[in-house]
Amino acid sequence: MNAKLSPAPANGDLDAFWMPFTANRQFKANPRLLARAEGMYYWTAEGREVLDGVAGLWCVNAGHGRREITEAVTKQLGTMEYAPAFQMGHPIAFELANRLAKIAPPGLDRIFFTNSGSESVDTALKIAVAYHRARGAGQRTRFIGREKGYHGVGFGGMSVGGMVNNRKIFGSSMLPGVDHLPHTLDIEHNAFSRALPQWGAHLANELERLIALHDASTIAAVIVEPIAGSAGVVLPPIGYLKRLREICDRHDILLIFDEVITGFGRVGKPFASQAFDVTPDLMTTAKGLTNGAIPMGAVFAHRKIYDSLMQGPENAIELFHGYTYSAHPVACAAALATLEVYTKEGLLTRAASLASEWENAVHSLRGLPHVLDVRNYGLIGAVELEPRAGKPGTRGFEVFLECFERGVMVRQTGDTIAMSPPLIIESKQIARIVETLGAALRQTA
Ligand code: PXG
Repeated sequence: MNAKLSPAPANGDLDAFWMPFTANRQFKANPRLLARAEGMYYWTAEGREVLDGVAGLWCVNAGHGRREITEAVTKQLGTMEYAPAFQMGHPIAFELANRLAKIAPPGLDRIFFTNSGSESVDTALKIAVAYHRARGAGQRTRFIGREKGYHGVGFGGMSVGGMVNNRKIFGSSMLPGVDHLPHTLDIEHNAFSRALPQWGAHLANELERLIALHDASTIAAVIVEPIAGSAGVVLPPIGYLKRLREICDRHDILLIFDEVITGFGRVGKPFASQAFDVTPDLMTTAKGLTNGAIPMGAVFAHRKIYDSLMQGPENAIELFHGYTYSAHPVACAAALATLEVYTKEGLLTRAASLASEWENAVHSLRGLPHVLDVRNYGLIGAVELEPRAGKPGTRGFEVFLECFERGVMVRQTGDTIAMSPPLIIESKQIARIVETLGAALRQTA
């Protein structure tokens, strides 16, 4: 590996920050510090330009340094920096909810605000249980997640998630009564599929088996990512999501789509449910909602769910749930400005027009050393590498480092390299990402 790392700042400077999802000791010995961002690029603390191939962490969909968002945030800070949303309201929160309802999948026009994807997931799980209880089915408390799923790091999201490293330490702290569908990654059948794989719709039938085991009357909801991101980009086989929808309908089980990464244009429609023509009952979002500028999440609930909970005396709080920063005015301002940028520039559908160019570009990596599979959809791409014997993840990490040293930021999960560039990307930048990754693959043993 030829990567030449930037010199470390004095050790003591880096000790206090306990970094999330990071190999702290390794990082602090050879840090990679980002100091500035504009458009498609970051600049490191040393002033080196790095092309952003992952939209930060799948969130900066309109590119960095958007003046419109900065101005809206600055203005809101100057007008009213904070206002509570418990038994009080502020106009911008209603305005944002109305805007979101307009682009939502059919019927999902009741919006609950959170501050992150993890909070969105835990909120959706709680709403699902509350909904069934309000309809006299209080015994429906089980959740069905999926292997390789990532639904954030709250206890609820971790329990329905299916990534072993996120779960194994916390085994006895999981929500009880959760079961998991099998994941849909099958390289033997589907290697190098372009867009959705042909093989595997039948994997949705496993839901019938879990229902036969637990009984439908105990199950509140099924939660899946339409496209799993964190586990290394796992696509739904053609027909799979429709079948999940049919089975849920048959058994009165709610279907939750976690669209934290697929939401806001990543797959060529505002939401993946629209791209795949399958409408869930609840949809969790975050990330692209504010272009990553201010933390915010939103749960989109079907109106039937909201209406079912609007019962009892009118002075009663219908759902005992919320966050101090739910509908934070500055986050609302950032989200409104973000939606404005997305709309004006056609970014919620731009990935569809770039999809075939992107697909050809990432599939050109087929045949390079160690490449076992290439997967793509919308502006998402992944290259899966053969792990080194006894050292899983080390090859992926070295390829990630090599790309970074060559001026392109990609994301590594184990031995999978994932890409999800800002939706403003141009052809020459697509080419640069793929050329750089290709060179890194050739360079890495
Ligand atoms: N659901 C999904 C589908 C996600 O992808 C979350 C929930 C949690 O969101 P918060 O905002 O609580 O982090 C996520 C987060 C990666 C990567 O490299 C993906 C995420 C976070 C960090 C890294 O794939 N997704």
